[in-house]
Amino acid sequence: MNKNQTPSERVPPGQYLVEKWPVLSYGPTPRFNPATWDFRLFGAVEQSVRLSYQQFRALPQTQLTTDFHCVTTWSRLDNRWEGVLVKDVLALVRLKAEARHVMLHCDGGYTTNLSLEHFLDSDVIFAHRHDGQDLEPDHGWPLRLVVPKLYAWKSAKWLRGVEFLTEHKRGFWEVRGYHTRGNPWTEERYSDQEDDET
Ligand SMILES: Nc1nc2c(c(=O)[nH]1)N[C@H]1C(S)=C(S)[C@@H](COP(=O)(O)O)O[C@H]1N2
Ligand SMILES: [Mo]
Repeated sequence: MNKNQTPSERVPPGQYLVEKWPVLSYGPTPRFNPATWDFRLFGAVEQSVRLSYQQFRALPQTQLTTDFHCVTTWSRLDNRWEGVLVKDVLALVRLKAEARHVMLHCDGGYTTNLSLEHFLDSDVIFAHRHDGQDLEPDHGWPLRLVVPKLYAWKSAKWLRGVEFLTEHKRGFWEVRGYHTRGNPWTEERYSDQEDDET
C-alpha cells in the first residue's frame, strides 16, 4: 500500500487490525527436512526446474513491507518480509505463451490458485523471514508465498512448488466455497460472488 495512506485507508472493509500474528492452518504443521526438501517449477514451462534447499537459499534476497488480510476478518499491517521476489524465481524458467494461472502446492497437500497476473505482481515474495526473524514453523517455515493484495489464504505456507496452468483450476479453499480471486478491497470472500471475469 501507499505509504501516505493512513491506517484506516489501509484496512479493507469488514477487517479489524491485530498486533500479534495469529496462526491459521488447516491441518498439522509439516516437519521440515533440508536434506529432502525441494522446490519445483512445473506445468506450462519449457523445462521444469527442481531446486534443493541450498539452491533456493542462494537466490537473490529482497526485503519488503506489506499488509496481510485474512478472510476471517483480521488484518496485520507492515509485515517486513525477507525472501525472493517472483521475478528472481521466474528467471529460472521459460513460461509457455499459454500460461495464464498458477497453482501453489504445499507440504501436506494444501493448494491455492492465482491468476498469473496476480502472481507476477511486484509485491509478491517467497518469504523465509518475517519482522527480522526466521518464520515460525506454524507460519510456514521454511518457505511461504506472500500475496499482499489478495486474502491471505492465497499466501501459501510450506510452499514446495508452483505449477503453471493454461486453464483456471481451483485450490483447496476455492473448491470449498471461497472466491477464486479473493480481492479484500471488494470483499471477494465466497465463490457465489464470482462474476464472469473471475
Ligand atoms: N499450506 C497452507 N498454507 C496456508 C494455510 C494452510 O492451512 N496451509 N492457511 C491459509 C490461511 S487461511 C491464512 S489466513 C494464512 C495464515 O497465515 P498465518 O498462519 O501465518 O497467519 O495462511 C494461508 N496459507
Ligand atoms: Mo485465512
